[in-house]
Amino acid sequence: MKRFASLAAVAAALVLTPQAAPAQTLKAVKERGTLNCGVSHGLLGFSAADDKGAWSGFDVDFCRAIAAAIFNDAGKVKFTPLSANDRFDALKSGAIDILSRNTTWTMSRETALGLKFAGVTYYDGQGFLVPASLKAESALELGDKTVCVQAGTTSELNLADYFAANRMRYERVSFATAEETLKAYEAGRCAVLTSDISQLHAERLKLAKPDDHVILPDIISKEPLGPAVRQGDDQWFNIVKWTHFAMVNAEELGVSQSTIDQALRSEKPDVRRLVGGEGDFGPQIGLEKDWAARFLRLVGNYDEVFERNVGTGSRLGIPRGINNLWTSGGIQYAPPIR
Ligand SMILES: N[C@@H](CCC(=O)N[C@@H](CS)C(=O)NCC(=O)O)C(=O)O
Repeated sequence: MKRFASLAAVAAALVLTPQAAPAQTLKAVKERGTLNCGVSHGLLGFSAADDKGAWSGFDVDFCRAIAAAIFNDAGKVKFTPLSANDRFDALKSGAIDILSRNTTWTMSRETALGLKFAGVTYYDGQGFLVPASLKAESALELGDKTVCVQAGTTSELNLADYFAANRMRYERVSFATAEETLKAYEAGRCAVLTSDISQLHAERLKLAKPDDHVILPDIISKEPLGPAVRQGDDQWFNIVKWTHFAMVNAEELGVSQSTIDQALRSEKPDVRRLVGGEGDFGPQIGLEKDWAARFLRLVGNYDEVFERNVGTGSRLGIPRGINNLWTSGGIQYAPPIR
């Protein structure tokens, strides 16, 4: 009986004691001295390298922010370009610490692949790019057309769903990279190019005559894009998740690259918690107290990163739309740091 009771106590302890997942990623990143960040091969505004190999973009800045939080240096990132097909294996194998590559959060990418999405940095949807000469006003006019799409993407699956649901026929031509997909479209191998709408904006600019092509108004899917990490390391997951939330909260509180010095002197409790003047929020995720102040100074808040890379003042010229803060009619909403 006694033996049974002690066994029961052990069993109860096993159930009640939270099993902390090993915090190996931050340790590895610190020892290596660089963050390994998986990006695209080249998608203007999101992740693209210039002639000198310098990377820029919305997804690039997100990795820079994590590096800034860890090292107080936004340059300590190694970018690895990945195709849509290769991106998840690169993350699973440990070749990268974070995937920041216009990637849609879906159930199977978490449950079947063992990954975790840390948040939605960009709410997108799938659309269609067509030559203006087609004079199409709606995607419902695309029946019997040939459609170019990138392999290994949600775009392929949504395309099939949309045409089936609307009882339309189409011919699909898939390619491994964005470059090949665009080339095929430009060469007339397909009448339509489909992908996430943000990406259509980027690809359109690469065409010889961008004004000869239009993005149709239809949005055929939900594409919540965000950074993904491996399952099994809660500390790392929290670092990535709260970096995004801190960038959004900073915008809401008016803390930006240009106001960070004032913010560090602020007496407002929520600003003090954000920049590290109050509480131990950084140490709770294995970082310093000023973890968020570091990237707000070196990279910027959500609005600054959005506007610099994809916003109306950038080459892409995308309005904030649903990516506005909840206080401005959008759905970007971050839980509080407290
Ligand atoms: N968000 C979708 C699509 C992602 C995707 O790979 N889109 C292409 C469309 S342009 C792309 O980014 N290609 C860039 C590349 O091949 O480097 C997904 O997660 O499956």
